[in-house]
Amino acid sequence: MSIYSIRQVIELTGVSEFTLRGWESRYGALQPVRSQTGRRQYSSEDVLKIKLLIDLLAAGYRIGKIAGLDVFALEQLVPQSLSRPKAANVDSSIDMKGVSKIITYASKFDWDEIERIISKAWQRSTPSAFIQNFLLPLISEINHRVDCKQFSIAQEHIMSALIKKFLCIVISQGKKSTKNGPRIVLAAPEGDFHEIGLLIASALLSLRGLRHLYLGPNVPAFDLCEASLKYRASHILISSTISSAHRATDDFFEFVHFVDRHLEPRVELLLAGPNAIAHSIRLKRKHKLIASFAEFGVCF
Ligand code: B12
Repeated sequence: MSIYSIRQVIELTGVSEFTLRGWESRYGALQPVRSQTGRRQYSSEDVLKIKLLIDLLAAGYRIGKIAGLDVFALEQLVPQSLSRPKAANVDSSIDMKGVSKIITYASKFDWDEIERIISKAWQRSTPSAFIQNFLLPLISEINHRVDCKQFSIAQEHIMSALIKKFLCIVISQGKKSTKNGPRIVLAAPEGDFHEIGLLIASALLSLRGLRHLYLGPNVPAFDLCEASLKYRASHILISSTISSAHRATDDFFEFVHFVDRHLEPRVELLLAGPNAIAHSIRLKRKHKLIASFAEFGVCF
């Protein structure tokens, strides 16, 4: 990953040093690491974030509202008319070449080569660009192959395992959690073993240093409530991929209503994943249906 000095950042983005320092100290927009001699060092993700902040301020957003968002969330806010030709000098375009190479090697069962390609994509992009521009398009291609029965069960399982492995690497690179702010519990209902969506959510939260508890897939409603209560959760993210017709133990409605009945009123429910968004659910407590990771990015 590239490292930029404050001078280079000013040159690349046009932001003044005074403004940049203000964004850092007053709003915590960036946390550059320090070199051994105490100089600020910015990543390519920081440079991209500064460019996005400049665009969004020009579009009327207030710095206090957007400073804490990550690159992924900021990109979703940029109006089409303003979006730059994908921020020059920063690795941010969708890597379809890498994705199609992977699909070709998966057809040949060449898993070493696939791991090499994913590692390369990981090394040359920022963590959120890696998710947005590489992993999500890759997942979408795999889904397509599975739906068309062009991938066997073994191919699907190996690809899922590799994606999970790299998501765990992204998570391990996340920021230290902030002390204040939301406390989010992540789970999929009992009988639902699909966890990639949840892991992506966990990675996005980790990259922003947002505190969360990952319970993973296949969690009984009672246990989710107990863990959330003890964790003093402010939000619970339930990701549901399959319905009871496809082997989920509980009906999604029953699961959500059980959780709703047993939680303190202040806890907000976030419902995501293909099965969740296929339902329209009415609850008295605060809740949101989240159709995409872009929407998820602006929840906090
Ligand atoms: C990987 C996979 C598995 C893996 C899961 C591995 C793991 N550890 O997660 C395993 C092998 C366990 C599996 C098992 C089964 N699976 Co499966 N699986 C898939 C596959 C290939 C990918 C699903 C996935 O994780 N995608 C990752 C997410 C992130 O991408 P996405 O689904 O495109 O979702 C988009 C949005 O919905 C949204 N989103 C999704 N989740 C979330 C979460 C959050 C928080 C947010 C914000 C957004 C979000 O963002 C995504 C990108 O835009 C799909 C194929 C497909 N076409 O979807 C089938 C699929 C989901 N599986 C299916 C089925 C039927 C099964 C089995 C019943 C198969 C069987 N015969 O045993 C079992 C059920 C097991 C169980 N009880 O859960 C069906 C579901 C059909 C249905 N209508 O419910 C699918 C659609 C395949 C198919 N076409 O038949 N599966």
